[in-house]
Amino acid sequence: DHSGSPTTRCGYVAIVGRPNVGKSTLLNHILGQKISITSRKPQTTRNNVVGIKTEGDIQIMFVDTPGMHLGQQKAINRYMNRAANTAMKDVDVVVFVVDRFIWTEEDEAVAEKLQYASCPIILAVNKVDQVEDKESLLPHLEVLSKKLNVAEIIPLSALRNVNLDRLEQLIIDRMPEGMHMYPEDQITDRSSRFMAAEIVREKITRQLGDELPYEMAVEIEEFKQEGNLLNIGALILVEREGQKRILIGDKGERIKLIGIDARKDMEKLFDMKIMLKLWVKVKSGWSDDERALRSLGYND
Ligand code: GDP
Ligand code: K
Ligand code: MG
Repeated sequence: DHSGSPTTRCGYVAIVGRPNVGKSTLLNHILGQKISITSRKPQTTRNNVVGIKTEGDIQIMFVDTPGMHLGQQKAINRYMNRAANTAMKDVDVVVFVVDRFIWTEEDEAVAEKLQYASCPIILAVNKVDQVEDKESLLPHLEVLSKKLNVAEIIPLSALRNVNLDRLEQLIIDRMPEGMHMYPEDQITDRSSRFMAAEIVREKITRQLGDELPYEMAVEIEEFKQEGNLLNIGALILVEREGQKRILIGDKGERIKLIGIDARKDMEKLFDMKIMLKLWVKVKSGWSDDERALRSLGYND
């Protein structure tokens, strides 16, 4: 380098795997900030969400993906698989997340897709905090390393921050030279409106046991700052009348709790006082309607 200026590095990392292995939790813990919603239910993440981490000369864009899943064939499910597929291309590193010893046909499907990846793959064996006998992991890692063509295998716990620094180093080692694409304080490529809608969706997903399937979407109708107050109005779309009743709850108790939880997270994220209003509306068929999906922001 003739100019003598420091060389910066910049690259993309896709976080892939089947639903519920802990991809979004991993992203949030690497960033040290919650930008991708999580829950114990599959299909919590519906869009690719980019989390940006800049440290000194190195900027890394982590793409969190909806879990690759088999089976359901509604438009919304096809959309999610497409998003995950797209993310695997044109990245510098893929982090393939699996859950301890568990290997399902959905993991197998992800592994098959990854055969065609042109970048190095790091296999992250997550949730090792749940493995009592750590020794028992070694033969398992050995089996995985023979079965899969991966550059590295690393056991970790996203939730408990075990081995995350090691994972980060493995990623950093593989980041190409390049100019940074985002200002150093930017943490996501997603808009504030998107983040607000996601927070509401997370609280609903968490509040509602298994009563409400994946048939709910959130649309931000109002997003307006007045002095120190941010007014947010969110419309929750469900497929059926019964789902609306469940969501609102007895005397509106449930929707109230959802609103309280969501507002707390929003105040943390936006660092402002929030006035949050929620409405619920029945709109049948949206989850299998390509046009409705696009209008809800599920674009490619
Ligand atoms: P995703 O669908 O792959 O994005 O998975 P999530 O990040 O939403 O996590 C699914 C569930 O696994 C949530 O209940 C998380 O709290 C949990 N989870 C994620 N990482 C870990 C981990 O390292 N240890 C344990 N015990 N649970 C985890
Ligand atoms: K999940
Ligand atoms: Mg997720």
